[in-house]
Amino acid sequence: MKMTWRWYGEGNDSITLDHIRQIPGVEGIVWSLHDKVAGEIWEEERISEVVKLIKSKGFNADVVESVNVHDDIKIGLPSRDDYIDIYIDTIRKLAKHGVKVICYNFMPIFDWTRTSLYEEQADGSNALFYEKKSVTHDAKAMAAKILEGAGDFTMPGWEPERMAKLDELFDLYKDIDEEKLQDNLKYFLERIIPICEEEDVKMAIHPDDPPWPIFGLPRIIRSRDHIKKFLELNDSPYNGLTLCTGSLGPNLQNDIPGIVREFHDRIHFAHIRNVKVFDNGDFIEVSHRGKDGNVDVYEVLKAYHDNEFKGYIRPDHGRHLWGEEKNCRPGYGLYDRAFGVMYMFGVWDSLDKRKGEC
Ligand code: CS2
Ligand code: MN
Repeated sequence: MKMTWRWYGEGNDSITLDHIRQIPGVEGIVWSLHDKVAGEIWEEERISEVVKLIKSKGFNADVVESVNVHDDIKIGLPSRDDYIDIYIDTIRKLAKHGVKVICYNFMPIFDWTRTSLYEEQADGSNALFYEKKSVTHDAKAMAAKILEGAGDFTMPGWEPERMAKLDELFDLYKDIDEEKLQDNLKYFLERIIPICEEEDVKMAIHPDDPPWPIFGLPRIIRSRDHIKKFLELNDSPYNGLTLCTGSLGPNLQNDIPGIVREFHDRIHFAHIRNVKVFDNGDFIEVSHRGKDGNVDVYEVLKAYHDNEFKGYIRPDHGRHLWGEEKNCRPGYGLYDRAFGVMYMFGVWDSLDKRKGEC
């Protein structure tokens, strides 16, 4: 596996590339042009500038997370073809600059959803929290809360421009059920995957977070069966997964090590995160240590290791420690994610040793 770290770019992240260089074993930076809203053109000069900067610090820039998909594509509006043309243009430009994997999601309207960004924990840290009962009707209030918590940082998938038009967006999605959303995803894949094959760029869809429908919007990448269906929409190995344990984890029915073992050859990017699920279905993000939550991180890593996983991996969210929430973007502080990297290497290196590989 190749360890990576998500970085939001100069001036848009409290963490610098020089900080990241001091975390053992991180080879690559997962990046994006975070000021771009879905459907906007990515200029080649901008791409080249970021890739150069990342490489100048000794990292690879192989993974982009995310190139967001415009809602018109998800809804299947006539304008979708124009937006897919722009998407293809971005794939080609990224390929030219050496990008190997593009992470994206196909969630209607919202990206990951939490009801509290800084839920206090008994040890004084705080973390992203989801209270099930509050995600039922007032989407606007939730969006406002998330944007407020993000302060001056951009929040991928929560662009203020889009959030300002929530009524309109909900209206456009009113006839979109799981099946239609899946058809629209298939249409999108049919157009982009041949280009990905030509350009050698792997697409890696991110699961829905949380793994159930919210505010009546359908969600189609949230269980083993959904993943299987998704992979069958297009058989190319270029149609693959970002397997995020934190997104699948809140549904305790999801056997994540089993999912890794079954689909490992289509997993291009692994997100590792642990969550603790409460009896009422609420959940909180916890440290990467298996014992702290419901995701058996050891078993997940072992499933990758047993299958000689060569893809990219990163710690996903972390808790906010030692007061860093005053400065960092929600879920993306330095300390807990750095612990996550070391926990993963601890497990991985001992698995290597057992196999006599190090
Ligand atoms: C990420 C997602 O922060 C996160 O949970 O894993 O926001 C992810 O970047 C997107 O869903 C991918 O498009
Ligand atoms: Mn993730």
